[in-house]
Amino acid sequence: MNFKSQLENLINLINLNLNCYLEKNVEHNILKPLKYCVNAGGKRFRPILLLSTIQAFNKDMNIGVTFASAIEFIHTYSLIHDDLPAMDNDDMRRGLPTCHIKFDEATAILAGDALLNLAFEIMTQYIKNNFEYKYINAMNEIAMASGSMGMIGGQVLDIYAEKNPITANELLYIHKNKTGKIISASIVAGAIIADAPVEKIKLLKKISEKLGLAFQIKDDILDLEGNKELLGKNTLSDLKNNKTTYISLNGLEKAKNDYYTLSNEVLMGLKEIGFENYFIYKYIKNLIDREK
Ligand code: GRG
Repeated sequence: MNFKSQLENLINLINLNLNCYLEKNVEHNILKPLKYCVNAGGKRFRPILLLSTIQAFNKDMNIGVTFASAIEFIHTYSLIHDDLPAMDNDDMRRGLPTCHIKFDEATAILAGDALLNLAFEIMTQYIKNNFEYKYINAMNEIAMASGSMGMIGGQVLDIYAEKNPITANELLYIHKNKTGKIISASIVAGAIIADAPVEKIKLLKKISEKLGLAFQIKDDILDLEGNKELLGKNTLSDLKNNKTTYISLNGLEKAKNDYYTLSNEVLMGLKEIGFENYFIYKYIKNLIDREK
């Protein structure tokens, strides 16, 4: 099967499961905004990483589908809350009006809360029915990455940075936590679920941290140079908000160079681990030149 069909199959599997969980586990009075946000057309980057890591260890991807769905629910909640007037105050996301614009602010807050909760509902339900200690470890990895020592902690400093100057180290902390940890947790949770050897999990953690930083630098580059229609959101928001970014601190040229260096280190690391002939390697290689 070629790369394009493999990617399509993977995205279909993820979408099918996300929607199944929404239909089965969500109260009807909040279902509409949840379906709207979850199906707005995201890349499914994080669940793809989790599932394709399992595949690269030659295990059946289906054992990780619940955890992959949970990560996408957490990611979607974070975007809904990030777009709120109290945070980034964005009116467009993935080419569509953001949740609080389409519905209202209270609905957007509750939709985000419901998605975060749903992530843990489905993971704990899965563990109840398929008990193995590794699943607790995988859930813990996801919980730590999205909590105050991960994504939320990064977001707290990011909000502070909107009104206050920050150092290069603080910016790195924001990137590592706000964006990087969930990306890293997607790969590490996949490896844990696939019973990967501890040494390989450690190596994957290092590689995925680089991937998370590279992803964020690219996000900054796209905000400056990207196509608004392709991205489905407003560009130049960092400049308008006078925000400290990797580019404002280091310049565009260095940001691009660092991005390519990090991306190559990620690919070399994946080769070292023996993933070169697997889907995940091709997927990440393709992602390097992403335009959205
Ligand atoms: C509100 C607790 C809380 C956290 C918000 C993730 C986040 C933290 C904010 C999003 C802001 C942002 C633009 C971050 C840069 C990297 C990033 C997460 C981009 C969006 O992820 P993609 O590109 O989005 O995977 P799609 O739409 O493809 O799912």
